[in-house]
Amino acid sequence: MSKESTPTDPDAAAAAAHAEAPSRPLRVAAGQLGPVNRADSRASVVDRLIALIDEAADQGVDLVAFPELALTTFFPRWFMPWEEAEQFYETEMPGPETQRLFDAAKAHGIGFTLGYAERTPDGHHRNVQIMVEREGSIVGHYYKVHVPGHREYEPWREFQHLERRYFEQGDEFPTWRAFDGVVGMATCNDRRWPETYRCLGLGGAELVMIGYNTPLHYAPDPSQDRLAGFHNRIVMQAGAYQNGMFVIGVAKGGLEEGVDSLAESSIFAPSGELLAVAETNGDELVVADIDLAMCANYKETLFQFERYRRPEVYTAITAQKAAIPPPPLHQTPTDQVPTDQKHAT
Ligand code: CDT
Repeated sequence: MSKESTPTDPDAAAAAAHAEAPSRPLRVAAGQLGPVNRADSRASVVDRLIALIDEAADQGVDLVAFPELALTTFFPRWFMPWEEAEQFYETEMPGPETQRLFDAAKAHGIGFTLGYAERTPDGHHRNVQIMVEREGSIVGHYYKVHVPGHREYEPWREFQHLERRYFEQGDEFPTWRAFDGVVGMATCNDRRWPETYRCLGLGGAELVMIGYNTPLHYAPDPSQDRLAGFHNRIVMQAGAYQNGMFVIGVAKGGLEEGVDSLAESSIFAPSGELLAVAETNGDELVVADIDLAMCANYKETLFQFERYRRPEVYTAITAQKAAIPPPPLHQTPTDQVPTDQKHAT
């Protein structure tokens, strides 16, 4: 009997299992936003979100992903006293201004994810995303794990990136059963880290929504500026493929308060293929038809975690934070020249 036809062959069993799995189609969308200026009211932003929900309804969309910090301008670009910064945080969700968004989405039977700044009654400040099911219930909250930037005012920068001043960090990558599958979220800088996707993949995620605000200028190393779109695409593409999941990346892009930010909201398949990408830097609905059952093509074959992963070999990933290179090679005569006699590098 050939290997392929052995009934106990795991590859054959996996192939049979996902060939029989019923399809789980969803029409999903990235609800990209253009700039939100400092003076823009919450009401005006909610109007724009509802306009995208209405357009999604016209197109038969089931789920719309909205960006990180969607309700306000990206305020970490400014150093402010706390009394001034507090205006950018939501204290209730839904609150008086956002209830209309929940009502509109529920009326159309559309689910959504939404990023915003949250202040809790006990004084925590976090960069959060929520996921809302089609019938209006909040499925879960995700708190940004990788909070980038700096804490103190840095005068050498053209604009600040003070997320580490304004937000505490989250400490888990939860997944939930919703939208007929297993779903998760991540926020902006999280998308650059492979651990994000792997933790979500280990939670069984089949669909991950990622909101972002990505300035095109990266002050610590401007040579990366021209690569912003390339980096955005490769990280999400690789995360989708290596974990057999769909990924929706959604931007607040365009020129906001003098800072130009990446748009290019995109939807990726478990194959790593790009299914749809934004054409503008403004408010735009980017739509794709997906089938969550397709995740099994990758999760049960090439990336069958249970069969192929080697967690006992990956201990460095959780045991250490910084890289620990091997010790330096033996010193050469040149290395022994006093430092002040060496050529400058
Ligand atoms: N919002 C956010 O996380 N933006 C970062 C900018 C680079 S770090 C200063 C990002 O990873 O896109």
